[in-house]
Amino acid sequence: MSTIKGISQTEVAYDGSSLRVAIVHARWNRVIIDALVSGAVAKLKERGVKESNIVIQSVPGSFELPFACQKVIAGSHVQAGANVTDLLGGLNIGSNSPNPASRSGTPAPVPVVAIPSGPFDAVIAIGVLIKGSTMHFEYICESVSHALMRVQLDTGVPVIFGVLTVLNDQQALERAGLGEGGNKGHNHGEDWGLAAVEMASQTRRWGEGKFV
Ligand code: DLZ
Repeated sequence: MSTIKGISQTEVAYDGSSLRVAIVHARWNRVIIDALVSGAVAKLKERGVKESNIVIQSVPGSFELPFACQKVIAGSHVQAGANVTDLLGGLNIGSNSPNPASRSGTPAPVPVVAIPSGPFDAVIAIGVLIKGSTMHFEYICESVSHALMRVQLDTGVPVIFGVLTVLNDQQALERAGLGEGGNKGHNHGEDWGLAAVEMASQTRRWGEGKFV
C-alpha cells in the first residue's frame, strides 16, 4: 500500500569528506542497535565521511545518551585544542629541556603541525526503547528526547535523534530493516547517517552566512 509518510530526499548530495561525526549508542536491545549503527555508518561512508572521522561510543541505556552526547561534544573540542598543544609541547618550545638541534647550531626544521581531529560536526544518538508494562518507557522517552534537543541547542552541534520509541519487538525489528516475514521494513539508521551529513554541512554553511 502506498503512503504519504516519510522524508523526501534532498536534491543536494552533501559531501561528508571533511566532516567528523560521533555515534553514541545505548546497549539495550543490542540486535536492533547493531543494525541501526551499521546503517548509519554505511550512509556516512557513502557520503564520503572517512572511517577515521567516525567515532563510536556506547552507554548502558538510552537514559544515558544526552549526558554522553554532551560530554563527547565537549571532549572533541578539548581534543582538537590538545593536539596542537601536545605537538608543540613535544617540541619543548619554551621549556628548559635540552634541544639537540639547537646544541648543534643547526636550526630545527619547522614541523608541519597537522591536526588529526577537529571537533565533531554532528552527533547521532542511537537507542531503542521498547514499551514494557510500567511507566518507565514514557518517562525515559520524554526526558531523553527533551534532553537531546537541549544538547544540540546548547552546544550548537546538531544531534540526530536516533532513538526508536516502539510498542513491541516487531516494530523495533521493522525499523532496523530486520522485520520478519514479508515486511523487512527499513533501516532508520541509514536516514540518521544522511541527516547527520546534511545537518553538519548546513550548520557550517549557515554559520558562514551562506544561504544559497
Ligand atoms: C532500565 C531500562 C529499561 C527497562 N528499558 C530500556 C530500553 O528499552 N531501552 C534502553 O535503551 N534502556 C532501557 N533501560 C535502561 C535505562 O535507559 C538506563 O540505562 C538505566 O535506567 C540506568 O540509568
